[in-house]
Amino acid sequence: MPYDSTAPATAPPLGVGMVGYAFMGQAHSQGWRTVGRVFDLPLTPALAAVCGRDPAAVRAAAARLGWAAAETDWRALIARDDVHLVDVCTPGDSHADIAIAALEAGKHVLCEKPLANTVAEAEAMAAAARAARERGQAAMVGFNYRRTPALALARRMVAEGRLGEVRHVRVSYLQDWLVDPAFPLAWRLRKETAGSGALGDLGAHAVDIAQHVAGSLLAGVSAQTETFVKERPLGDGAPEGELGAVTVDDAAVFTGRLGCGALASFEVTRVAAGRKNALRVELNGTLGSLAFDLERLNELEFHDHTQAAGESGFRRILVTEHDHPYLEAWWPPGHGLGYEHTFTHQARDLVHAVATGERPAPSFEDGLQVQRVLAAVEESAGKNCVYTPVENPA
Ligand code: SOE
Repeated sequence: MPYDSTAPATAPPLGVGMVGYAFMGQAHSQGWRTVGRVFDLPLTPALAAVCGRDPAAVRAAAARLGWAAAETDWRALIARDDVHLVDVCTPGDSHADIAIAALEAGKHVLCEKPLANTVAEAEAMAAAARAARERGQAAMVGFNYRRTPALALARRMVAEGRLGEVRHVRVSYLQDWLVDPAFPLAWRLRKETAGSGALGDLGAHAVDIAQHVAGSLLAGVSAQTETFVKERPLGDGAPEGELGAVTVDDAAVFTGRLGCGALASFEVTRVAAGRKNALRVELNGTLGSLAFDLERLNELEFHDHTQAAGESGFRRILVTEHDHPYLEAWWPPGHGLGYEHTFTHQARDLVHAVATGERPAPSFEDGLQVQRVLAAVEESAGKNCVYTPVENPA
């Protein structure tokens, strides 16, 4: 069904309450606002309330982003009768407290990535999600890039065997917003709030997308990390020129082995000058290869190695057809999508899981598994690249 912005949504409401309204909160708000008007859904998300600590700022955010009410205490948000699903868009240090409290209060939960700051927190969250699932509640972690149509198509092609046996998975996720040493010591640069640096912020996406597209989990890693800028201005009203220690990594490189036998390599950094949001994924198999770049997200490159050598080579698939993943409801072919649509698709998949009672993917268990990989990377880097096995679900 093509997108009809005038069609009224008729399905019963699913009240959403969101905690946090910065970058991720804005992206999630966009998803919640749009999803019921684009896709045919069994429930209609209603933007019930948003929560933040500053009363004036959260009221302004509610008005700007389309939320019906504002709260200043996340416990009050969870307790609201019109909130059936709690969307956690705060820094990682509060994910566990909010998500577990929401699940225990009988609410469905969507939690931004990485699931938590530590494996112990992620284990507690996965346990709460398991108990909640028995009561029919859904808990999903927000690895939104799975919902990029081209990456969803890549996964489908790998699962269909179009690449044959996958031998290499190569992921880099490069940004440059920390090149400038004058960039202040924001929460993403402090271990106590963010857990880790580029590793948790970008590496969590990289690991999830590699495993998701390949359909196989990392069995272990060998890693190096680096913090190039060791001190940064404190900012936030501190005396000018006062510096504080950066307690997370700027960059991480690691290699690993997937259960399917493929070798995987990863490079994640926030100091790659000129690279803004370059998530690049390539897989090479016995029958062909696939390549993707988030900065050209409507395209997927495919090399079919079964073709005659003289005629083969990478060709560009324009991923805008109605039979490509997620595109049945959007624009006519050739009219591409953007970053924000991944959040609309994420909301669509979660609403279906809530309505059907099926376990959403990626689940909190999946988020915990990624957290274990991140911890293995840190452990291996701490031992200067020793191969560190990952404990995976049986
Ligand atoms: C910041 O580096 C960031 O916003 C990540 O936290 C997001 O998950 C990613 O989608 C874009 O970059």
